[in-house]
Amino acid sequence: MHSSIKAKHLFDIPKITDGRGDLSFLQYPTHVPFMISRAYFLYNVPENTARGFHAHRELQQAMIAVSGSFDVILDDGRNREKVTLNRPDQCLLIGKRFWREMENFAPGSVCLVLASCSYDESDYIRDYDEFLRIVGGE
Ligand code: T46
Repeated sequence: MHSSIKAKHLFDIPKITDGRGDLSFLQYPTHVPFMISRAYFLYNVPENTARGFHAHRELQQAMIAVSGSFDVILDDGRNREKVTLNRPDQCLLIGKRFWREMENFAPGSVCLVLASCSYDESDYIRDYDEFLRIVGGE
């Protein structure tokens, strides 16, 4: 497992706490190194169901477990690392050309993703061998 993947990309989101509860926020460029073009969220993921299994050519993303917990496996073509997201005040930045798999969603989990670009299927690398060829050439 590659220790620098986690150290580089996982960080605490600011949290403002008062008697009314907590408020967390992310903004460009202070916390996220890209302008946010799109947000989407994964929820109602059945138990024992995995998602992802792809990389992106250019897309960068910020991922937050706003509720519940799940594991993200990141793979740079040489090393793999599993990151558990289980706090709404923690963010995982995923740069371009990282293979990702998400698994072990606890019931009721919500995965919020902030993305640098609009949805574009041609940006996906869904074949692992093609991914290895692309990152192997860097
Ligand atoms: C990623 C991980 C973390 C859209 O039409 N618009 C969108 O913005 C998105 C994200 C998806 N879709 C469509 C494409 C598929 O027909 O929704 C369907 C499910 O997408 P996918 O199978 O890619 O879902 P995941 O959970 O495997 O991957 C998603 C993101 O697609 C991907 O960028 O990094 O979450």
